[in-house]
Amino acid sequence: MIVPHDPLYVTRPTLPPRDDIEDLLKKIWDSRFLTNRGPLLQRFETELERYLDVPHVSIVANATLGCMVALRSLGIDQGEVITPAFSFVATAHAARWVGFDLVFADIDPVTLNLDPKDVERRITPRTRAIFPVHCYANPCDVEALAEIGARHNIPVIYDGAHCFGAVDEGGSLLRHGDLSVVSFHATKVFSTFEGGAIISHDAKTKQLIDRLCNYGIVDETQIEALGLNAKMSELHAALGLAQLPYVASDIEKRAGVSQRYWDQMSGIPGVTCVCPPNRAGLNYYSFPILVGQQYPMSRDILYQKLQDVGVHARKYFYPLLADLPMYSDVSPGGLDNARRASEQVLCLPLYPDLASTDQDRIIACICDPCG
Ligand code: T4K
Repeated sequence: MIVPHDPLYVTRPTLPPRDDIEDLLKKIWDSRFLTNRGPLLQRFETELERYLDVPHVSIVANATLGCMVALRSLGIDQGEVITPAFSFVATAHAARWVGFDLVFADIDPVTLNLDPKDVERRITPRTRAIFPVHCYANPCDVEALAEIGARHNIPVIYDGAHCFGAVDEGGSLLRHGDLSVVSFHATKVFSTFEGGAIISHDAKTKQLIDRLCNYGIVDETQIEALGLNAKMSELHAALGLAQLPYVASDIEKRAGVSQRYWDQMSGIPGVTCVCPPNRAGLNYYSFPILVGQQYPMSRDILYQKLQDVGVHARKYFYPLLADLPMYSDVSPGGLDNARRASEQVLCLPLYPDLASTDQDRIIACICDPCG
């Protein structure tokens, strides 16, 4: 009898022991503060500021709302935002929901992040923000983007959805830009099931962001801005507090899984591993590969072969944002690197407790796809 394998998904959340959350739940039940910047949320913000070593954290219900609030905090809702054509759809949707016209720019073919030279080419008098993504927590060319932003007096707001725990020489990747947004979704390195945060650099901006997340309310009689509801509940904050002590060891386990992929797959003709695991400071959020022309089959056929053996790799990010029907009004020109990445990328299962026998099964299928 053939025993079918359990399906292997692109990710699988890790959870803190249930006991770790009991005390926190008791606090919620005792206080009956369930949301609206309750005591656990405030404690969670302080612990995140310390953990990430960033000046100000505003916790939000998810990173999509976080991106909307971050863009809205600029105080403008018209004009253009330059963003990569290669990202998860939330990046573009957030800017469009706030009311901006999108300008898609091309990416660097190696890092798959926004190409600063192409950004500069696309700046017009209507450009209001540069909105890059640290794709798979690979750092953008932050210096070039900061320099372009400063020279043209245009803010840089990072979609750092993937970046929890990722650092460069100077500290957290999330410290870059005028603002950065990170996701705590179930599929991320650090999760509150749904959640996220906006990182800001001064108390006044944090206050504005916190108010925008709460309908723009200042106090019982004053509403100063067109806010929305982007608040995180106490239950989600409790999950975050319980999860935080485990994230560093989760990242270490992810590093081991990444290294194993790298050791066994980096020499396969036609396969490019996008995030070599040997650079310090990675969070090993994802293991994307590019399936190039030297590989014996296309990315889509490999994707199907993996599906057939229960391996649910994902094409993050396909389709190209510029090809989506709601963006048919945005110029799709000059996006060759983004288009190629979108046609070649495949993210392999990566999570802290991915068993080595399961990983071997994935690697075997990629090393010998016709076998
Ligand atoms: N910016 C960027 C660059 C992003 O990548 C994202 C989100 C955002 C902004 C917005 O962040 P949030 O607003 O979500 O905070 C998933 C996630 O839903 C999304 O958060 C993430 N990026 C994106 C890359 O992936 P889907 O539609 O592909 O997820 P789904 O449900 O197909 O899940 C993928 C696999 O994960 C499943 O096959 C099984 C596993 N899984 C998933 C969930 C939800 C679990 O094992 N448990 C779970 O609870 O979007």
